[in-house]
This record gives sequence, C-alpha cells and structure tokens, in this order.
Amino acid sequence: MKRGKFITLEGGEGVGKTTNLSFIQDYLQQHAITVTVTREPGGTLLAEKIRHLVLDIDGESVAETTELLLMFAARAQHIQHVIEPALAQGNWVLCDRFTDATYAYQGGGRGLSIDTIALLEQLVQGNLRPDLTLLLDAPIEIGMERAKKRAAFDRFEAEKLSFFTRVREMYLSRAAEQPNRIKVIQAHQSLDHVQQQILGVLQTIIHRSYALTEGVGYVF
Ligand code: Z5A
Repeated sequence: MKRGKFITLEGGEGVGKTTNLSFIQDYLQQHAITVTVTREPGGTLLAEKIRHLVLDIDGESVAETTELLLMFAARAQHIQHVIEPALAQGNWVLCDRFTDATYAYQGGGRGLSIDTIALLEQLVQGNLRPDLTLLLDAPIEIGMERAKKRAAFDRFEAEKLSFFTRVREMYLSRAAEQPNRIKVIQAHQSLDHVQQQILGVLQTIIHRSYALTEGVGYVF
C-alpha cells in the first residue's frame, strides 16, 4: 500500500483555514483520493479534551510551558490514533493546523525557545513532517475582523496585536526557510481568488503524484 500524503493548513485567526478545508477535501476526492480531515489541537477524544483545556478561558492562567506541552501531548495522541494509521492505509490527511502553529504561537507569539520546540517535535513526531503546508496569510486586522463574526473569542484570540504580529512573522519566516513545503496563499483576497491560488498548488501536486505512480520518479 502506497503511503498517503500529509497536508496541513496554517495561518492566523480568521484567514479562512476552516472555510477552505472542505474545498480542498472536495478537490482531492474528485481525483479519487481518500481524505482524512482532522485538526489540531484535537482530532481524538483525548486530544479534543486537551483542546478545551488549552483554549478555554476559565480563570486560571496557563503557564507557557504547560501550553507548549499540552500542544505536544495532544499531538502525540493524534499522530498515534489518527494521522499515522490513515497515512499507512494510503489516505491523504488534511489537517487544520499542526506543528508550524507551535513554532508560530508558542515560539513566535510566546517567545519560547525554538530549540525546545524542535526537540519536542523530534521526540513526538520522529520523522513525520507534512508533505505540503498551505499557509494562508493575511494582514492581522483582516483576519481579526473576519474572526469577530464567529463565536466568542478563545484564550488565544484575546491576545494583543503585537502577539499576532509575532505569530505572522514566524509563519512567514518558516515559509521563506522551507519554500518547497510551505506555500504562501494570499488570503486577504476574495474567496474565489484564494481558492484559485489553492487549486494552482494542488494541481501541481496531483500531477506530480500521478507522475510518480507512472514511474516518472518525481517525489512530492
Ligand atoms: N494553537 C497553538 O497555539 N499551538 C498549536 O500548536 C496549535 C494551535 C496546533 C485554535 O486554532 C488555536 O490553537 C489557535 C492557535 C492555537 N488560536 N488562535 N487564535 P483554531 O484553528 O481552532 O482557531 P482559529 O485560527 O482561530 O480558527 P478560525 O478563527 O476558525 O480561523 P479560520 O479557520 O482560519 O477562518 P474561517 O473560520 O474559515 O473564516 C473566518 C470567517 O471569514 C468566516 O466567516 C468565513 O466565511 C470568512 N472568510 C474566509 N475566507 C474569506 C475570504 N477570502 N474573504 C472573505 N471572508 C472570508
């Protein structure tokens, strides 16, 4: 069985990750690809409980290291119970946020050590890394304006503008360092334009994936 591909969606709040998830799922399914859609933090019963613990505002302040470890605790559970089994079965996994979010929020936003995050990444994930990451990037004010239309703010969304500026900068610097994996999508544009950009990236990937199947030898 050929192992599936692991695609993640990243970006600040309100940039359109959730909106575009089903668009991507539909597109992949039209190409006869079986897709497992999931999210972080979360994706299993226990990991969803951790999500509530870490996102809810309930009076007790959360130590930054606690937050970091909870993200990786949820991730360990998610990888073991959902991501790895799906990839091993040949499914493509489409995940709303993954470890780039830890670098951006806990590293960029909170200022925790990047070396510590890298150490935990190695411990929890081994060699598992996304094959492709779509980074939806938009000016912070636009994302916040969109996010306001939804439910009440969670613990992260209550942060200051400077926090989100550091988060965005960390995402963009990772994209600049890893241009083959992380594709930046201009998410301030209309939904139609955003989806045209996403299609452009996906078409290339599907084409390359077929080429590999036919023995052309391109590795995506
Ligand atoms: N977190 C972390 O700190 N460390 C980690 O390791 C991980 C996560 C994994 C939960 O994430 C929080 O966890 C997150 C980081 C932290 N904190 N925050 N904030 P989440 O993914 O659940 O939360 P989120 O980023 O806030 O998701 P979101 O607000 O739902 O944003 P979104 O999914 O990107 O946006 P959306 O819901 O698809 O769209 C928002 C609105 O905009 C909606 O009304 C859409 O119809 C509209 N929209 C979308 N695209 C467009 C365009 N192009 N034009 C106009 N309107 C649009």
